[in-house]
Amino acid sequence: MAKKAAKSDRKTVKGNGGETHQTAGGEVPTLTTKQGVPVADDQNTLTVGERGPAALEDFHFREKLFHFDHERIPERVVHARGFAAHGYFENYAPLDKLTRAGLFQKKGQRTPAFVRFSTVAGNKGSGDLARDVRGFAVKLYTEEGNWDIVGNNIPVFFIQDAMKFPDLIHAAKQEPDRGFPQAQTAHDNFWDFISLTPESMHMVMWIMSDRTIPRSLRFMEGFGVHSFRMVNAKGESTFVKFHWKPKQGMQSVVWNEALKINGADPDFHRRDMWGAIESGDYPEWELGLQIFDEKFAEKFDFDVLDPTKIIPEEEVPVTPVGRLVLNRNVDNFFAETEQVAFCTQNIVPGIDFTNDPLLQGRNFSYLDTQLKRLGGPNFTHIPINAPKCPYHTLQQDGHMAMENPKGRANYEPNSWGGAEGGPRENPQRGFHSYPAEEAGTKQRLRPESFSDHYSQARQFFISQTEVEQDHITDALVFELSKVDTVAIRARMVSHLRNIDEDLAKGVAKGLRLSPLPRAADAARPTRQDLKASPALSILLNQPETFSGRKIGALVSDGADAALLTALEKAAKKEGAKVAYVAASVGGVKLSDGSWLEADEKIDGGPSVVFDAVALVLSEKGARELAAMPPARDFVSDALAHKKFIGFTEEAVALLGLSGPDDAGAEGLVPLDKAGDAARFLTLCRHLRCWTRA
Ligand code: HDD
Repeated sequence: MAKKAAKSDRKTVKGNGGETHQTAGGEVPTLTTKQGVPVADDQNTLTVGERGPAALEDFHFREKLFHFDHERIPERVVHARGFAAHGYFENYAPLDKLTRAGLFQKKGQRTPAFVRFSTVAGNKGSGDLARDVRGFAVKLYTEEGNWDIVGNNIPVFFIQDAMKFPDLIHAAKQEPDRGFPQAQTAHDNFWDFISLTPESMHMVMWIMSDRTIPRSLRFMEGFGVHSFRMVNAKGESTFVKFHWKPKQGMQSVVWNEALKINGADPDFHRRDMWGAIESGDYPEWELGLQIFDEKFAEKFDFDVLDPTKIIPEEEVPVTPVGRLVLNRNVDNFFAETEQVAFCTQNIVPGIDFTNDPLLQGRNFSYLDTQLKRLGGPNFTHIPINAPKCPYHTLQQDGHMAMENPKGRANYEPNSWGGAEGGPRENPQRGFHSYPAEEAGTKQRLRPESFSDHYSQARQFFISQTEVEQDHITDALVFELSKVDTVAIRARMVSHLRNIDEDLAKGVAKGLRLSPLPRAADAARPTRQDLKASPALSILLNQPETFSGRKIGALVSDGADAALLTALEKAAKKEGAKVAYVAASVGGVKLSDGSWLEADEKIDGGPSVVFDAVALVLSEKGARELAAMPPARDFVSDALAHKKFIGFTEEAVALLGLSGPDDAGAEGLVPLDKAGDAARFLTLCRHLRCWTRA
């Protein structure tokens, strides 16, 4: 016998067009169908009799299911997994000598911005900590239209010509026959393609470095990658490269940590960004320009149109011109983050393209992909994509046209005047392409100036600290160990020999590959004279602050209340946060009898999700936790990942060290009294204790 569902006890108390009514929780809007018809019962389908068939006339049921059945749109073919936020760009000083772009004309001028970060290879539901390039796409809603800087957190790219993009992405994503592995490059197809594509070697150094496992989206740089042009009111052009420098400083995790974070919290990056913005700790980046002219381009060792090359900051410094602040989370993930459509072709007067062949190809691909993904040419009507300045276009009609254009003319020229005749072109305000002179034979070839594939790869490698170089070696060994075909492993090592002999030997040793394969044939020999560029290292450019970071404090019953208060105070002063981890999420009873609620139960809050840890335990608490595997992992991982660890004397049992002179004890800070908390926080500014044995 079917049970009768309880009828709603809601009663409509306020007219207001029948829109609101009173419930136990207060006044709420009345649920309606998409047509606006108030719904009386959202629990039960309309049936004939108590146990009879469903009636086809149940329009509410049919509309609900119809909508549900069509809720998904195709995910992005790359960069499917993303996270975005609103903010603004603020200009530091007029840049009128450089560009006529409206957003750069006045000091302090603010332009609304929307920024989407992403991983490249993984599907929408993949883990945040995949070893992968991060997308860094910025939409600036300027007063002269939308300008999209669709960049990455790495300043170079795998390939030089957009013709190879589908091949690159096919090779990187899941293999077509088996549908896995996803969100990782550690498989045969990727390294097969890469090892047959020497131009990717510079990018390989970047993706195998810690850049591809950022601690948070807030702690990474962004780059426009290509050379662009800025054009001033006189029509004069200058080349620029765009850089986003995080005010929070750069920081990455170690690979073993990344693997574990993906299990503990696959949403680690998005949770971090969401939380920082919600708590008012707004992430901020400085926009920097590398500004150079034709003369520099001609004498530079590499082609400025080649997207596999950087211009070292030591040669052309990065000039900060403004700041990007993210201060508002989205209202709705689908409407904004999913539907936002970035297009490299979206530029504004005062900005222009160069002949970088990758950029030229991208200008076709982005507009094209939105048609498929968002379903029609009117995706610009979706609020997140619509310009915030007035716009008047003769492009009307099509699927899902959301606007109601007025006037008689949707063509031009026409003989109707005023509003009837519609908008007209404006040679003064309008966009002009920079009139670069171009001539040549129609042909398919790679310019000779694009042919040095190893010199900058080497420069990147020698610019890293020893710790970072070891991470690159380890990453290559990890990835190539997942490649079944030995010949592919060997082919990669043969490229590494053109980059750095020790790196090649280290990787070969890690793979037990013997004998060392001979060096790959190179179109041009690797230059040994390029100087290290310290700007390329994360560890050489660390922030001297623990601000924006998080301490995981493992606590037990009887934990020292005064010490915890001091820890929290010191963290707050530093701009950091403390999260409490305990055997039960219900919390612990502190030494002064007060109750402390935990943020995480020990298995849900492993130390990998924190930047430093504190063990504030009573003797009994330490003994009990020592019997719990997740508590032991909490400590052993923090030690292995070189985190700073503050600990009360009672916690020594859990640390498993012989004493303070133990080689593994470096970076361990005894927390004997409340005053030690401040010293611990000061030490945490170094982020990791890389010298610990
Ligand atoms: Fe791309 C998305 C960045 C080369 C074709 N790309 C996409 C996104 C970012 C980048 C950040 C996600 C935008 C968002 O959040 O919605 N892509 C880059 C960078 C590149 C690059 C920095 C090299 C410098 N891309 C590139 C090439 C092509 C594409 C050479 C094709 C010829 N990219 C696409 C795309 C995507 C995309 C297929 C997928 C979803 C989308 O555009 O909107 O059109």
